[in-house]
Amino acid sequence: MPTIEHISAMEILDSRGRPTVSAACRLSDGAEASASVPSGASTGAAEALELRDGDMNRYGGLGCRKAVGNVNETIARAVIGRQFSDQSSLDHFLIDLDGTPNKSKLGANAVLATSIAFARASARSRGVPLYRHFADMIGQPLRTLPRLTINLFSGGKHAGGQVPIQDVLLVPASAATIDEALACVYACYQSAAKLCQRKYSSRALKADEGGLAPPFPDINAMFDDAVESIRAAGYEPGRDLALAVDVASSHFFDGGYRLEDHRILEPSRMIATLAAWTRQWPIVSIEDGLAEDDWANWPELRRAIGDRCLVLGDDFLCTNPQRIRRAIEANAANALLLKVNQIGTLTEAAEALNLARSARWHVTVSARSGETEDNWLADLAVGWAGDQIKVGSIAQSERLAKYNRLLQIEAETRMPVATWPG
Ligand code: 2PG
Ligand code: MG
Repeated sequence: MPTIEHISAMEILDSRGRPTVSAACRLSDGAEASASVPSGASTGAAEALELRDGDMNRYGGLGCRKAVGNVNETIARAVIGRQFSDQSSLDHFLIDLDGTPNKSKLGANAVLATSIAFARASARSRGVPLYRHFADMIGQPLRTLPRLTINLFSGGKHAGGQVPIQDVLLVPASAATIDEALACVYACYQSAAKLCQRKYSSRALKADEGGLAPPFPDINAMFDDAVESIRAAGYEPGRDLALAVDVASSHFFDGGYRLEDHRILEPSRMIATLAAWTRQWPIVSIEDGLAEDDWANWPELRRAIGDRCLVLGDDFLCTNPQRIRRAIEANAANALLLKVNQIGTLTEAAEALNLARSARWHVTVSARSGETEDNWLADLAVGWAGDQIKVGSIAQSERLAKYNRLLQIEAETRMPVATWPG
């Protein structure tokens, strides 16, 4: 195994124009690579800490110079000249070097940039594609390509909050390939853009991840418009294209669920509402249907809709093995949204993945609302055999970098797309 010869970082900007961290790693055999980390807007309280400078005179406090300094100084000093036999040995070394439960000393952005830059350099050193390196990291064969889930409409923290829920996504359920899935979503996105123009006189204004964000009068209109757009594009709702929803309900939880301005719902009414949605519209996945700390009611949500729908935990689980273990014991979900930067290293994210798999949960590998042009997420979703991938819409290059990488991997491997549950 080569040693780490060089590691450094710099501040770059994400798709929202906010600073983030990019790290470069060179091994002693000459293999080198860089990687950058994403950043969320609707973050979970249990996420690892993204270190920001707090200097209000620069990027409103969001600068990443401290995190960059931690890679260039503390991490570089500690790892240069050392040999790490695998990803897990580097990641555990970084976890110990940080020494806090949430990576608040070095910053999860500093740690993850290092972790992924090392993974990519190691793949180059081995002469294998990154997706294969990721598969080998967890000791699994390559099996399938992830099914796409693509943002169509947005509200909540990703748009102007015109509706409380965050995203309505298209699930190209009948498409047999990534190539076919993208063409099908393109047609639907175009018909939705026309619908927005006609109904709301709204030009194609886009949310953080490229979803369309017209001034829907309410949530029902958002779902109805999604179904109408599917039909207008010539597809059958539910058969060709289904819907997934990121309710992101922690962000409108206020002792109860403020789903409408004038009314706060008790958890039982919220669950009944979510169940009604799954009967009225072709919804196959509900993410964060309840708030991140509403542990008492998640099991009831799973009982109510888990037979026909993914009960997907994002802010609820935070890719955190402790939270996932607790949720498995409580039967509180049936699917994990995996975001590596919620936990801060590839190795801990792999632990989260293995736990979810041990409970036979589905796994959706997810990007963040603040992304860069880096495409490692596509390789990760393939290497770790994610059932789904969630990258945002098809209208912005930081998203398309991942879709284009999936197209390349599909052309290279000819693997089938994972089947949708049921
Ligand atoms: C989410 C993500 C991605 P953010 O809530 O699932 O859509 O958003 O990165 O803002 O947390
Ligand atoms: Mg979410």
